[in-house]
Amino acid sequence: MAREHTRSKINRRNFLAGVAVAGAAGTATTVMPQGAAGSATTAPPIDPAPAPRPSALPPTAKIAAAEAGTPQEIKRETGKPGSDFMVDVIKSLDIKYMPCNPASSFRALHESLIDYGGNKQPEFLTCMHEESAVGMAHGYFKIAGKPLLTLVHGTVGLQHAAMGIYNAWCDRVPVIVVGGNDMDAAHRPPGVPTFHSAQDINALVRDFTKWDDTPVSAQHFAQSFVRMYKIATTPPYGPVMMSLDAGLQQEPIHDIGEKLYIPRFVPSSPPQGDTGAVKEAARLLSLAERPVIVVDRAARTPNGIKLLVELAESLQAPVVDMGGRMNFPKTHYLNRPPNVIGQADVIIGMELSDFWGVVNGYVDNDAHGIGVNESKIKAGTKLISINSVELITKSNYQDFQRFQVVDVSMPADAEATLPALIEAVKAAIPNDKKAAIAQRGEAIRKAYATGRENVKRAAAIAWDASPISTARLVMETWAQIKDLDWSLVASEGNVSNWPQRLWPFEKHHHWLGRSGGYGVGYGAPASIGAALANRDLGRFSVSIQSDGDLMYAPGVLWTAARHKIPLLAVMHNNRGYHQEVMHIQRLANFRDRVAYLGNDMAPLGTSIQNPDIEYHKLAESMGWWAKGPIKDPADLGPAIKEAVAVVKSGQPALLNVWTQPR
Ligand SMILES: Cc1ncc(C[n+]2csc(CCOP(=O)(O)OP(=O)(O)O)c2C)c(N)n1
Ligand SMILES: [Mg+2]
Repeated sequence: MAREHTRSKINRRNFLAGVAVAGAAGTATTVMPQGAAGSATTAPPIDPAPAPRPSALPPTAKIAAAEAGTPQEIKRETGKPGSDFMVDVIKSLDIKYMPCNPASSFRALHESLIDYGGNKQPEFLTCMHEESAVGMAHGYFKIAGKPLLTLVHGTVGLQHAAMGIYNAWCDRVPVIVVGGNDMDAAHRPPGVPTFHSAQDINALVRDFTKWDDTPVSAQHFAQSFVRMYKIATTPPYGPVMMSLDAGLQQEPIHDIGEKLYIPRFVPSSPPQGDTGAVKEAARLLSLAERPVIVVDRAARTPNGIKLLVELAESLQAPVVDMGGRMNFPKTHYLNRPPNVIGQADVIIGMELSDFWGVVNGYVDNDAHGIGVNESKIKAGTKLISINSVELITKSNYQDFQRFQVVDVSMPADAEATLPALIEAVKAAIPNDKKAAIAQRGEAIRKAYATGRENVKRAAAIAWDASPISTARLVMETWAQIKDLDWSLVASEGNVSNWPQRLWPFEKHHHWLGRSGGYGVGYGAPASIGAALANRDLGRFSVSIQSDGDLMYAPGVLWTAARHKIPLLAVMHNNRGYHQEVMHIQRLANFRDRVAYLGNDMAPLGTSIQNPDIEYHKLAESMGWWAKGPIKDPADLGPAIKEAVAVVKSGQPALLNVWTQPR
C-alpha cells in the first residue's frame, strides 16, 4: 500500500477523497446567505480552496484488514463433505439436468456436483432466473416423463421460482426444488447470507407443492430426497420442495457409528378407480344414447392416447379434448368440439381441471357486474368423473375450481383406470344396442368431415393481411415442419387455437398442453426445456412464442444458446398484452366509456410498442440465429424455411413476426 502511494497519486482512496473534496468545494460555491437573491456569481467571495487533502475518515480496523490484510486461512475440512454424499444420493435417481441460477446458500452442493460428481447426472444448465429454471424443468418433463432438479437460493431465489412452481402444481408436473438455507443463526455469516435465510423457506410454496421437508442430518437428506422424488413422480404428479441447510451441505460427515445408506427408489403405482365405481360408470356409458367423453390431462403417456381411442371406439362416443395434454388424435373422426356436450345424456370427464366449466357457461358482463351462470347440459344428464387431483386437494389456492356435483366420482388416475373401464364397457354393451352404436359413429364421422371444411374456410380469411393473420402464421409454420418428427412445445399468447384446429396432432409429443396455472412467462422457458428433451430424442421442436410471455425472463434465450438447445421459436408478436387489451376494452364499453390509449393503439398499459422491441436483435445478442420484423406475409414462408435449416444444424432460431392480435 505504502509503496503504491509513492508510485501513483491516484490510488482508490485518493481518488475517492478527491471526489469528496471537489464535491464539497462545488457545494461551497453555490451556498448563499439566507434570503440572498441572484446567482452564484453574486455570492460573497470565498477563500481560495486549500490544497486537497484526504477528507475520508481513516479506515476502520475491519476495512483496513479487508483491504490490506492477507485473508485468514480457512480451516481445511477433512473427511467426506456432506454435499458429496448428497451427490451420491442425487445420482442414484438418474436426473439428467439441473437448470439452475447459482447462489452461495448451496455453494457446497454446487461445488460437489461439478467437482465430485463430474457435472453429469445432473448436468448444470446455467439459468438467469429461477422462474426460467423451473419452467425448463416443467417443459422437460412433459417430453421426457422424468423430472429435473433445480437448486434455488433459499429466500430470494425461491421467491423468483414461486410462479413457475405454481404453474407446475396446476399442470400436475413434478419438479424437484431444493432451496439452500443457512439455518444456524449462531454460525452463519452475518449480512447478506442472513437476509437470505429463513426459519422455514418451504412455507412460501407449501400451498402448491405435494410435499416438503427440512432434513437435519445426511441420512435424513437421503431419505427425504428419495421420498420427495417418489412423491413427485406418483400420479397425480406435482412439484416438491426441500430446504437444505448450508451447514449440513458444507460439514464433513460425522461418524456417529451408523453407516450411511441410500434408500432404493421403487416407483409407486398410480391409483386406480374402485371396481364398483368402474362398473357403474361402464353401465351408464354403455346404455347411454349420447355419451360424451371429455378429457384434459387424461393421457399421461403415449399409451393413454391408445386407451382413449379404444374406449371412444367401443362406445362410438365423441371425445372433447380440453387440451391439457395431447389426449386424442385430432385426425380421428370421434374428435369433436365442445358443443357436443349440450346433446349428451352421459358425460365422463377424465382429469378435468374444471368440470364445472365444462358443463356450465359463465359470462362476465351482466348488468350487475357479477356475471351470469348458465348450464350447458340437459337436465338429468349423468356425470362421471375420474380425477386423481382430488387426492391432493389443498385449501388456499383455488385450482380446484367451482364445486361440481357428479353422479359417479372416482378420485383415481384416469390412464390407470382406463383398461378396467374399457373391459367393463365392452362387457356391459347389450347385443341389441350394437347396431345403434355403429350408426352413432357414422353420424359423427359426417359431422367431423363438415367441421374440417368449415375450419379451413375460416383459416383462409385475411390470408394476405399485414400484420400477418394468426392462421397464416400457424399454417406457414406447419408447411415447413410437416415432414419432420415435430413437436409443438408451446403455443403462447392466443393464436385462436389454429394448431389445435388444423395441425394433425396424433402423437403424445405433438402437443404438451399449456402452463397449468396461466402464469404468463411459462412459454419461453418451458419450450426450451421441452426442446432439450426433444434434442436428446432427435426430434424437431417448434414453439409459437408471444411477445408478452417472452419478456418476463428473456435471459432463458441465452441458456438455450449456451447449452446448444435447438428450437424454432416463431413469434406471435402482436405488440401487446392482447388478453388484457380485450379486458379493458370490454369493461370500458360496459361502463359506457372509451378506454384511454395514451399514444398507443391499445388501452394505456396494455400495449408493448413505442418503442417496438426488436426481438430478433434481442435473440441474436444471446447467440440465436434470428430474423425480423417480418410484416409481409409473402416473406414468412421463406424465412421459416431458412430458420428450420438452422435449427436442424443444432442452433436455436427465432423469427420476429408481426401478427394480428388474435
Ligand atoms: C404472471 C402473470 N402476469 C400477468 C398475467 C395477466 N395476463 C394474462 S394474459 C396476459 C397477456 C400476455 O401477453 P402475450 O403473451 O403477448 O399474449 P397475447 O395476449 O398478447 O396474445 C397477461 C399480462 C398473467 N396471467 N400472469
Ligand atoms: Mg402479445
